[in-house]
Amino acid sequence: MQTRLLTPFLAALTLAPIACGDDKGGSTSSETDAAGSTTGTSPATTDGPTPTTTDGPTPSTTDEPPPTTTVDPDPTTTGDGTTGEPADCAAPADAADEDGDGVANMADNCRCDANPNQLDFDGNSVGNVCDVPLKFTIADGTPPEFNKLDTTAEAEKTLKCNFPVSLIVLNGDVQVTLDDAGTAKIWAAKLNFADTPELTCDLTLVKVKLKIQQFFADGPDKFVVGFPFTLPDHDAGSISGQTDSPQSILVSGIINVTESNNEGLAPTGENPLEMVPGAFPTGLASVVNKGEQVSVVFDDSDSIVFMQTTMSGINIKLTGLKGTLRLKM
Ligand SMILES: [Ca+2]
Ligand SMILES: [Ca+2]
Ligand SMILES: [Ca+2]
Repeated sequence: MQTRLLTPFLAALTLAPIACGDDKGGSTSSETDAAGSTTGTSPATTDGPTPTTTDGPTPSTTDEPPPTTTVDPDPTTTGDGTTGEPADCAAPADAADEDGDGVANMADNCRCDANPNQLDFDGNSVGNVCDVPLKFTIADGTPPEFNKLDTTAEAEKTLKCNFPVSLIVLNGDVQVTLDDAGTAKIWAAKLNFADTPELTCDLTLVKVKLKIQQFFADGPDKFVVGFPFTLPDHDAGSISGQTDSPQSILVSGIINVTESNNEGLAPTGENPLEMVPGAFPTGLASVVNKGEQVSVVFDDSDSIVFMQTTMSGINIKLTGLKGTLRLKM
């Protein structure tokens, strides 16, 4: 649902056809400059998806200067020009209710999608469901106290040994959307982790050296976490909640395993992971400062990120995931 709407939103960002100028007080203003006459029903500008001032410059001046209109009236520009309306939304700012959500077009901050609560997290006068998703990027060189997820690598054949492993998130694109009913969603297309240092473990008969390289977490589709938020928190600009069920991911990369004391037992070298199924555990997600920052805190010692048996017959697991993924715009 949210993902389905993403593309239209992006398209709308470029086209910027209509602004949901709304602003509640403007009850009269939009009506007046709409060339008055038949206020209700059947917008005179049938095909004109451009209710903007086609050529008639400021028809508003004809009668009288609109009383209280602060800045809003012109739908063409809402602040930064991001209307948020889907590109195919041509509903004029009239008294009709295009999306049937009980809010007239002229006051609806998202005219073509039902959003009866009119929630607007970032306060840009565009309803959440019409907002362009908030985009976050993890840049190279991000301080490691964030974007570092600690796990345990288990290598097991006849004996088991554990390696502490820190997965540093190098980069990845993450997006956040909020709906009109109290649910936020965070989704990512791919996360790229830094290589790990070489880990060494003695299993009595063999010495295992393990290094995780070129490690990616991907999703069967995009991996999405959703979490509920309360309306008071929403209006205060900071929301948080427990993410929903563990998120399926696909892990790819290379686990470089060397068994130094028994080369006959197994070949050494690279053991590629080819899209191994895995999962991220649930976490505590927060979007604060009206969307300027997002974080996801993982703390689940029982989680299994992925399991794989290498060519040499060693079972490798990444278990437990702790740490904070903090992202900024
Ligand atoms: Ca409406
Ligand atoms: Ca609406
Ligand atoms: Ca908004």
